[in-house]
Amino acid sequence: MSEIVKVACPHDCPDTCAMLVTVDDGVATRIQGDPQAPFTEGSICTKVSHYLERTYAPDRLKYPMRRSGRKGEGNFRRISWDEALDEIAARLKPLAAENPETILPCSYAGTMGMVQYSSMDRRFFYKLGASLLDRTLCSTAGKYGLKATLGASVGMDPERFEEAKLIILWGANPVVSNLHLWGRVQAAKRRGAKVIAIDPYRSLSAEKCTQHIALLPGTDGALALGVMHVLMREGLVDRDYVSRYTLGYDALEKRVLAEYPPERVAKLCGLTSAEVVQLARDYGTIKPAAIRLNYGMQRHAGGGIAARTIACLPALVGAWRDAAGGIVLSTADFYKFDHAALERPDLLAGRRPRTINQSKLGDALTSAKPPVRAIVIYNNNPVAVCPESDKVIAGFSREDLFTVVIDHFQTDSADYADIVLPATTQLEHHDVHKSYGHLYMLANNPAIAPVGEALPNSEIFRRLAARMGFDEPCFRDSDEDICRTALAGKADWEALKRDGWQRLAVPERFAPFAHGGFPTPSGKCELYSEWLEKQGVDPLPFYNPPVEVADAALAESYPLAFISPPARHFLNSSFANLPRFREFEREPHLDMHPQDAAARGIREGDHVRVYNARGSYTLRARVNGKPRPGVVVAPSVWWKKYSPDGRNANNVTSQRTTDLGGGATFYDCRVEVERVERAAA
Ligand SMILES: Nc1nc2c(c(=O)[nH]1)N[C@H]1C(S)=C(S)[C@@H](COP(=O)(O)OP(=O)(O)OC[C@H]3O[C@@H](n4cnc5c(=O)[nH]c(N)nc54)[C@H](O)[C@@H]3O)O[C@H]1N2
Ligand SMILES: Nc1nc2c(c(=O)[nH]1)N[C@H]1C(S)=C(S)[C@@H](COP(=O)(O)OP(=O)(O)OC[C@H]3O[C@@H](n4cnc5c(=O)[nH]c(N)nc54)[C@H](O)[C@@H]3O)O[C@H]1N2
Ligand SMILES: [Mo]
Repeated sequence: MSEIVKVACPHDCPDTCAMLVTVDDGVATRIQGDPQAPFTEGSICTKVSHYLERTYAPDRLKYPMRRSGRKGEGNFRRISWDEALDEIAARLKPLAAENPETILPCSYAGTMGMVQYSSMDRRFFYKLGASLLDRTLCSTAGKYGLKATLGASVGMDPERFEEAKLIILWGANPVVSNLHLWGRVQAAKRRGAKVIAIDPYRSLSAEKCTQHIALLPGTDGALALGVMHVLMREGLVDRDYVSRYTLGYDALEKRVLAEYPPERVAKLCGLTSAEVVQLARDYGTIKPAAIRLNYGMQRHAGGGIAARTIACLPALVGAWRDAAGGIVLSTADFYKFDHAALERPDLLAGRRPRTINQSKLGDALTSAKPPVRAIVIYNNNPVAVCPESDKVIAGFSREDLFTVVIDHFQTDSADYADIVLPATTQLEHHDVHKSYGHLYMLANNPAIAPVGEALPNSEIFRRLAARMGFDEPCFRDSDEDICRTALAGKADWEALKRDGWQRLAVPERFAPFAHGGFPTPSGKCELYSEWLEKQGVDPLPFYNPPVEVADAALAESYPLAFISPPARHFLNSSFANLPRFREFEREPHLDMHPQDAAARGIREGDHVRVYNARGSYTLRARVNGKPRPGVVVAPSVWWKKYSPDGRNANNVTSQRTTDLGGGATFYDCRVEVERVERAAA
């Protein structure tokens, strides 16, 4: 029997594709983009077009296991689910009785479905009173930056990029990380749009743009202020839009005209004044103008204020007037799903556990008081993806830390587990999705029976809750109950399951702020933010420099800025274990400018060591001039166990966090590079 099942791509990617899976006699045989779905339009990326290989991979975790060797070695023996769950409950109970803050959930976005990402698990840890986890690995700086200026994670409809006449890809590489936006950018370009990439690296997207502005990493806020200066000086500000729909223009103008002339900004950014002036003139005169801001630019110490500053630009030129104008970093807050009902923070019942910042996991596991004594990892591979790995690994190596890992594969993190549990993939469970890069809700129907003894995250926490004696009815909600709860009446779950996707209740040509109506306290675009002022932050945009990249003294020892952005054929560290994708990416490599390579006697193909005071790792040099001089770039995130010396980019990144939102600063990192072995001739 053959049937077609409607599923949603679960990965942490703005595109959140609607897909069709063909199932023959219980076996998934084909996966494709849903040709009816407007954003997906029938195409999916190379990674997910091989999702069946991931689901049926020979090394999929199929049974619960208990560690039999030393932590980190990766030796495990099969046990039953009952043994595994009984042991976990037996370990958690005394900790919970003594001080539940010694227990920590450790999850991120391995799947973004509301059920498997944040429902039964959150309820479980709230009821327990465990330490709270601040999930800051990716987007919190930008999220808070946007909140200050626009009021929430909202922006223009990505579907409208096709009609823009000017497109700015600002710290964004859509060829790699936002494929379905890229198609629209190309369509616009074919119709004569000018497309500008702002990126220290000639990425796969930057090389196909009309113009590439290769600024110094972490200086985007300064560039935006320089653009504002020129707009103001040359009369390119939309005075009507500004007076109706913004707050604080006069104060902003005063500051920007006094402090951010293009000459000064050009120096800060490592550009020419002509580049700054031309960017401003383009932005002030070409309409509609669409900015795709992406998270790459906010992984710096000043990333939050930089995102806030850039988010002021569309209001200044009135770009919001048009559905194809404005800016978009994330569309997530248009959904208004019922997160409180999903996660049930009320189960804390008045307790206020401490919060641990995930970007400082290494410090937390090695020095928090009271210590973390038990950690449950799911949807996350912290040994590979968290900064300053030496500390993270020191933490996970502690014999007195009880570690549970729930995953599809024996990840770098799973090697440190006491108990490993097999999770279902997206083909094996229900879920409901929002997107942060379009405006559709999606349903995920299970296509096949679970592989091996795998269980959904939700079911694992349901069973654990029962063992812990949690008897609130919410611990008995089924996955489909949770889907209905998430939707909060925005869509009918039965209809969504049948159709696969449904657009939010917004117009076809959605221009969210054409007439103001920003979700800020004032209802205006807040050039001046009282919300920031109350937190002791400058209420007006300003240049907040990166910490390491701008540190001249540090540059003496570590002259190169190090960026480790997403590799095309990995999804963070997902897919990086599968041979096909490792072959696509070939090997861990470092893109270098010929000038920086020559100064170190490094040639194409040499093995090099990247190092700083935090650590080091080795990989192969590619001397290709893609990064600007002084910058080196290592597409990531490789698994450590598949890397030449068992380490990866996060052995050198720092646990410092951003100005707003406590976000990770992966790209605010200085290193030196040395040759360790000459390439074979
Ligand atoms: N194929 C693939 N797709 C992915 C991912 C993946 O790993 N692989 N990851 C997903 C996730 S979780 C996320 S958050 C998004 C990530 O999406 P982004 O963070 O936007 O990642 P990229 O698209 O690589 O864009 C990052 C670009 O920012 C540049 N950059 C670095 N520092 C700066 C800076 O200071 N200023 C400016 N202007 N540019 C800078 C980098 O050189 C890089 O080209 O992608 C998602 N999609
Ligand atoms: N150096 C450097 N480090 C980075 C980044 C970078 O650009 N450079 N990017 C950062 C960013 S943007 C992000 S978002 C984070 C991402 O960090 P993570 O969210 O940890 O992403 P992944 O590395 O893909 O690991 C997700 C894990 O979840 C598992 N998983 C998937 N689905 C399920 C499920 O249903 N149940 C369970 N239990 N497990 C599941 C996958 O198999 C995988 O092992 O990494 C950050 N780290
Ligand atoms: Mo991310």
